[in-house]
Amino acid sequence: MNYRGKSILVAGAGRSGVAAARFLLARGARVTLTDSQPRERLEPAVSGLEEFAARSSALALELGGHREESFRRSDLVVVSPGIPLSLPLFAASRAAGIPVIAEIELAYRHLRGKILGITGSNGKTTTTALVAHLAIGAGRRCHAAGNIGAPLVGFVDEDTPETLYAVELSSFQLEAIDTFRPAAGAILNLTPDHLDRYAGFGDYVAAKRRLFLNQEAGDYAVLNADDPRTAAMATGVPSLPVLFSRRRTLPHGVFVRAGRVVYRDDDGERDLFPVGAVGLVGGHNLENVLAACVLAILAGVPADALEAGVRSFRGVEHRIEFVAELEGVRYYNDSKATNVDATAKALESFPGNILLIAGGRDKEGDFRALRPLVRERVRRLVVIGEAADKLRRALEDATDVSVAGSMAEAVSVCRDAAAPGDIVLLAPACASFDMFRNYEERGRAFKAAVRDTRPDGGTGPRLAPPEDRSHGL
Ligand code: UMA
Repeated sequence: MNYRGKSILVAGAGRSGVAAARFLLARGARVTLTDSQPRERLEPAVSGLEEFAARSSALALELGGHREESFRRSDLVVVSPGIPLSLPLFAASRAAGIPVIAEIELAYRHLRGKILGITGSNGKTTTTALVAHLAIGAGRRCHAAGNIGAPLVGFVDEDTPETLYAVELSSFQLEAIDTFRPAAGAILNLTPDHLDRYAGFGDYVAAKRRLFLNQEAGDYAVLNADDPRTAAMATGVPSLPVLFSRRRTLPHGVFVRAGRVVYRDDDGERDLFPVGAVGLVGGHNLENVLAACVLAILAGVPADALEAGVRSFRGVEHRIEFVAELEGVRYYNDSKATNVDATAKALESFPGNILLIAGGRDKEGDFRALRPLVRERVRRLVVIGEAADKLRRALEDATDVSVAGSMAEAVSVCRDAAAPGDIVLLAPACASFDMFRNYEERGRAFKAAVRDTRPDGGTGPRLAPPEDRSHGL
């Protein structure tokens, strides 16, 4: 892994690509950073590299398009997760014998600390953040990294053998791993997502399953016993399966019994904490907590430290995030609900009286799957973005539908239609890229619009604790 003088192509100048380029330049590589977008449409982080490229021949920028020759003339290609590996450019690299790897693989090759890999269709970010919170709360050194927004390669310089890494992994990142081997890997659940990029659900599941590709007997596969697709994987993994369940007891794993969360292994049972200690709403969040506890225990976090960590965890921005209570109406931001299943989970988190804002860029999701929940719980649906019409057609026989041209208008329609006790929920079931740079910007736009609806013009949220802590049990 001596990069000095090596020619390395980094494809994509977003967060992953910029971090990978910096990492490689610091180790003496000659880097070409390429992006299909022109400079003015790229992340501001590129500017530092632009200055460097102006004064050093070690870095070349190829922006506004990719040059096939660069893909054929490098020693290594590092690909950003947002770029489909099916592009012919990568076939050209491979045909020339050039390895194509993910930024996550690049980082892994340099880390000595223990990797806890977390994937699944939904709940990854919350689980990743909670694992880090539990570990840090117990006095361990731990970083939350990966798809959560912090490229793993950015942590190599401060790595120690004792450091833990809670790494959120997308199917895109897993597609381009080679030797990446998490000491414990969790698949939280599997439902259709990203079908605009995969030929079918099977391909998407196969990408997720690569989490266990390089595992060995001393490693762990953490699986959701309540999800038939992940539960079935327990028989086919090279590592030791450890399950979690909110519905049944298990011989080895973390489960809920009579309102208590319990860990059981060959040494017996440990009572961890009451379900009521979990402050996050929704049954799916209870599953995330169970998964995080399994990972923390497997990483050596003492079981008796978990209750304090779970109680003090406030959740993650843009995941059923409580925004404000205004005139008896509670507003929640679930901008991270970028697929149909995530929106279903958000709807399941509240018993009813929901005004739902949904829409954006369609990922070939089957919106009709939301019909029963929408009929039961949604008083009004406000549709936005490119998918507005498809959503309206799919759900107009299940509830009243309004169309809004912007986030501010969507919030305003909800405010006018809401009565005290109602919930206004942004849970789009779509990607954000038609109207926003990413889901974070979309969530912030929602929160800003909610703040603007405050009758007193104040800025801070009026906090109210979530009321429904039933966790779907
Ligand atoms: N690009 C090309 N050629 C192409 C297509 C794209 O050059 O053919 C360029 C784009 O113009 C853009 C760059 O590639 O400038 C973007 O790369 P990227 O989409 O991989 O984005 P990054 O900023 O590097 O962020 C990525 C993850 N993004 C995606 O997987 C889409 C981030 O996850 C992650 O936080 C970050 O790496 C750090 O690891 C975001 C995400 O939306 C949150 N993930 C998806 C999800 O959670 O559903 C998978």
